[in-house]
Amino acid sequence: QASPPEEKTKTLEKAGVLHRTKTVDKGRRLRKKHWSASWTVLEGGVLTFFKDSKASAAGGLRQPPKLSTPEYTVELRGASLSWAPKDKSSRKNVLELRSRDGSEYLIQHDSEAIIGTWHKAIGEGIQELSAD
Ligand code: I3S
Repeated sequence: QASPPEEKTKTLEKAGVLHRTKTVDKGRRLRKKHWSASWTVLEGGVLTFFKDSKASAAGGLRQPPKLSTPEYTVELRGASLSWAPKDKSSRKNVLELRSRDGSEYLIQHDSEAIIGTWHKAIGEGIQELSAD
């Protein structure tokens, strides 16, 4: 039996450890960047960053941590994603995600291949939601 259409968007699309920092909170630029490695889940049009965890950074995909409280959840509907301009960070492979409510996040991974898969997955998530 086919599952109802709304079930489709609840499927886990991607999960892994990324470096991230929030730079703007609902239009208000934050004074300092606090980069941290965190377990990140893309599911049902929502990107969730879990609390910083040494275990999540070390374990990677093989060993998902006991899921702690989400620290940030970003609704992809109405969001936009681009490569961060160089003045936003000295790190390589940095994506900038802007949410509809005017918050901004930098997302980074040293591996170009890994950040590329996130770029694609988040970008597609945004596309799908804007098509509704
Ligand atoms: O935009 P900034 O101030 O160059 O960002 C850097 C700071 O957040 C820095 O923290 P401290 O001021 O406590 O050292 C971070 O360690 C750096 O990673 C930030 O710069 P990058 O270029 O890595 O995003």
